[in-house]
Amino acid sequence: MNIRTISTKPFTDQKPGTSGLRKAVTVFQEPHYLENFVQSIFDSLEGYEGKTLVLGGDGRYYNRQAIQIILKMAAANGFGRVLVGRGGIMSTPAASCVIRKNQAFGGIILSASHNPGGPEGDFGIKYNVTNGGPAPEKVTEAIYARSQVIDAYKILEAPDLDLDDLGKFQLGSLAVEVIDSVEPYMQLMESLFDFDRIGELLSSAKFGMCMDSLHAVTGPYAHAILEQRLGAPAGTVLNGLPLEDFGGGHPDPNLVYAHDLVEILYGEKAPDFGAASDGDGDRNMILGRKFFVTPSDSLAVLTANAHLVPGYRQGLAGVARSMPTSGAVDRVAAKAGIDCYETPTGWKFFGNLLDAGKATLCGEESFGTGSNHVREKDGLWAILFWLNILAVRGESVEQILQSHWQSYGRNFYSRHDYEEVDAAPAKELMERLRKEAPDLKGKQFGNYQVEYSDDFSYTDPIDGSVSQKQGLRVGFSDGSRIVFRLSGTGTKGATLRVYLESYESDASKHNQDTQAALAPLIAIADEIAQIRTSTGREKPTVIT
Ligand code: VG1
Ligand code: CO
Repeated sequence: MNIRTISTKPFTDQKPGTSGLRKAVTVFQEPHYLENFVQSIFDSLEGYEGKTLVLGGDGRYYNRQAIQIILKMAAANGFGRVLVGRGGIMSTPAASCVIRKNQAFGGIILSASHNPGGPEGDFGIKYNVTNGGPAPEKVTEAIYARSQVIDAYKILEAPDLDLDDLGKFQLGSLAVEVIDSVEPYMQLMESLFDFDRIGELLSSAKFGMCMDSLHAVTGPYAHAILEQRLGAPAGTVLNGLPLEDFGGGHPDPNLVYAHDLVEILYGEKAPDFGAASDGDGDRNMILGRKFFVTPSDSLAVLTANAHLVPGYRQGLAGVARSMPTSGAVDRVAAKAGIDCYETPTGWKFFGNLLDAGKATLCGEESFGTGSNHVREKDGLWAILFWLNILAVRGESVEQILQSHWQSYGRNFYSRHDYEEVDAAPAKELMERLRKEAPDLKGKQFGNYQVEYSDDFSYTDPIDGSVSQKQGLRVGFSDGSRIVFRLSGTGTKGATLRVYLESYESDASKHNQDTQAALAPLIAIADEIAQIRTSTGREKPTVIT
């Protein structure tokens, strides 16, 4: 088998965003596009010769072709072994688990996460480092820099491998093992949660659950763990067959895109518990009967109840949340006397805190929760954590939230997304806000007075690296907050995210409608940022 060196020219747009490089499938299909980026990853790494790489994806359209290309490039570039998921499939948290378990050098995960798939949809690729987590910024910056000067890539001339059955192959000097990632992932879950009690709950006639895998990657994991291992009735997992186009849906577990599940949980004879996960299995949505748990509240509840779960019974070192995530978890941490860290958006910023043993649980408002068991957020992990709490407490999801708010007060929280707006005015809006931010301090908007206003900058407490321009924050004297950010995962135009939060200690006001509770802040956000005028949009595309 020959190693070929192919000449190429740089593509100017290979800058990784919040979570890897995401583009339309048609962009990735351009000659050399994928190969350039993969070679740029390899060229930015040192010392991988003879080592192990983990490879898998969320099964979306182009996954199969990309896996074959990457295997041949890994062979040509001198990796020793690749562990590839059967059929090329591996969820993001399972990939993190496999990297750690096998002490692999790193991993490549093919996913555009919650973005739609299919020939007209999106594709993505990200590199994870030895700790199993997303590459930190210094690595993604090096990859981008390399992609801007790349002039050749190496690939082995070889036939495609059959990856649909477990087995071992040789590709030149590279050993390829097709593995089942469900098994190690399930073992890890079993080491953390009380499977006996969860099993009792799931097989009890008094409890009903519904999990929507949205035709994305968690189907095989959820079938194996919830139905086969824990004894939930067959049919508990809906849409459990991964499809290349996610059945035409948007594999994003929120109230808008997981509407089938929402209808079931808000319908007649609704089950007690509902959950969904996203394209690559790292996000989760938690529902009770006719009840939605915001991801920010979910993180707070998991933190407050961690002592009920075997894997966390010994206590939490600390917690971390992304900056736009609500401060609900901060209140739990303060009461428990543990540290709470605030990081920029994106899981890569939690890696150092987890490695250094400073945080045990982490979460983002964007339906992401996780812990130090891997270095990615983990959808099924969060669902099992909730089931463990429900099994021990014997209360409903709503009762648990109501009593949580009684103890800590309620952080009303919502995110308004303006998707696919024109990029230029969106950028201008952010630049204007950046300029005006310092002058907002002290300004009065109705009953609200601005206490601080800045562009969030983060200094990593472990390695001292600084990440600037991570979102415009406007904080008010009563603790309310508005945050403005542009998405780093969208692929068309720009997506403006407006995050809104207010705190209510009075229990008699905890059951207001969220949008009504936040109405004054929603109006102030438009006044400050001139969203309607700048984007030409009367209202957000998605409210979560
Ligand atoms: C979004 C979320 C962020 C999350 C990221 C990747 O990023 O806001 O919290 O970490 O997606 O999640 P952005 O830049 O579009 O706001 V996933 O499940 O898409 O890998
Ligand atoms: Co995801």
